[in-house]
This record gives sequence, structure tokens and C-alpha cells, in this order.
Amino acid sequence: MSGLFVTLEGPEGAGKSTNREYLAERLRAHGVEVVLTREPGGTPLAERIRELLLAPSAEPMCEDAELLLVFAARAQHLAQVIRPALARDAVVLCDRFTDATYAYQGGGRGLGAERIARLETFVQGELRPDLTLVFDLPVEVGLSRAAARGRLDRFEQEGLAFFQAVRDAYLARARACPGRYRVLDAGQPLSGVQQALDALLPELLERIRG
Ligand code: Z5A
Repeated sequence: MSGLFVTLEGPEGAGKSTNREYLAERLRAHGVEVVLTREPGGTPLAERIRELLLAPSAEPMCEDAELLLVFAARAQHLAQVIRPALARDAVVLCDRFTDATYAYQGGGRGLGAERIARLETFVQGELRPDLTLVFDLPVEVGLSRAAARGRLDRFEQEGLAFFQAVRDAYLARARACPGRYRVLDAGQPLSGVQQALDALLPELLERIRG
């Protein structure tokens, strides 16, 4: 077996957390070591940075501070969790990674992709996900799922145009590099999404078994 780095992406309420558990169970049933993790976060220090990023605050966070905090958390997460797991040939299932930076800070906040790309190379070197699952759904559907959970975090307080730009950025990245991305219809009932994941399982297992 060899390690595989799989990221789950998509706008708010797309079902990434729900489906990463499902996918992890399916892979474990085949004897695969799966490390489930998330960004921002994944280590105690990176989770503290996550709290800073998500907490609504009276002091507006400037866009550059937001971008640098996201990559600071990622550097810690890579060093403590992701690289060690890949080195021992585990499968890493990560709920959001750098595609989220291109979508939220690039698409949503309007920061240039070149600056994000420079930080990506600085923090990650050559490391990129092997496969990225984009859980795609209309913005209104995702926001209503998120709102049903109660109090909104700092990102969830943004308007429709922000989330539309996030969704567009994800889809543009998937179109530009179809080999790495699989776009799943996350607006359908959960059973349909899970069938789509089941259909992906043979490809995943083949790649894991090298
Ligand atoms: N962020 C960033 O700006 N830059 C970066 O580089 C990174 C992140 C890495 C935290 O991420 C924030 O960080 C995020 C972007 C920013 N923005 N926000 N907010 P997060 O992943 O923790 O937050 P999130 O996207 O808000 O997670 P989420 O809303 O929990 O979405 P989810 O994990 O995709 O969904 P879920 O929790 O699995 O499902 C949501 C609800 O919908 C839940 O009640 C489910 O039971 C339900 N659900 C799920 N699937 C279905 C289907 N198919 N049908 C019906 N109901 C469903």
C-alpha cells in the first residue's frame, strides 16, 4: 500500500464532515489506515488558530492576516499530522485544504491567486493532494443547512455574493485540472451522495494499493 492524500472541499453545508466519516468507514472496512483531519485545525495549535479565524470579532480581521493565519495553521498541520501520516503510507482524508484558500481568500475575498500560489509553495513545497472531492451544491441550499445549526461563524456571516464567488472558484479549479478533482452533486439526498462515493471506492483502493 502507499499513502494517499485526499481532500474534501465545497461551500458551506455541502456535507463534507458527514461524508468524510462515511468514506473513512468504507476504506477502513478494506483494512486501510485512515487519518481523518480538517483545516483550519488538525493539531491543538492549529485548532487555536481556527478559533481565531472563525470567531466573530469587533476588530475586523484584515485579508492578509486571514490568509497568513490559514497558512500558519496549515504549516503546523502538515508538520504534525499530514506528512507523518503519508510517510507511514496512511490515507489522509482532510476536510478542506489549500483549495479552500483559493476559493475563500481568492474567490471570496478577491486576493490574487499568484500570492496564494507563492504561499502554497513556501508552506507545502511540492506536496499537493492526490485527489480532491468537491461537494458542490447551490449556495442557498448550503447556507440554509448551515443556518439550521444555529449561531453563524465569521465566514458564515458573509453574503450570498461571497459564497457564490467561493463556489465559482471551486468549480473553476476543478475544470482547470480534471485529473485531480471529482465534482459530486451534494444537493441531492445523502443516500445519493454516498452512492457516488461508493462508485469512487474501487478507484481509491486501486490507487492505495499502487
Ligand atoms: N477556510 C478558509 O477561509 N480558508 C481555508 O484555507 C480553509 C478554511 C481551510 C471553516 O471550515 C471555515 O474556514 C470555512 C472556510 C474557512 N467557512 N466557513 N464557515 P469548515 O469546513 O469547518 O466549515 P463549514 O464549511 O462551515 O462546514 P459545514 O458547514 O459543517 O459544512 P460541511 O462539513 O460540508 O457539512 P456537514 O456538517 O456534513 O453538513 C451540514 C448539515 O447538512 C448537517 O446537518 C448534515 O446532516 C446536513 N446534510 C449533509 N449532507 C446532506 C444532504 N445530502 N442532504 C441533506 N442534508 C445534508
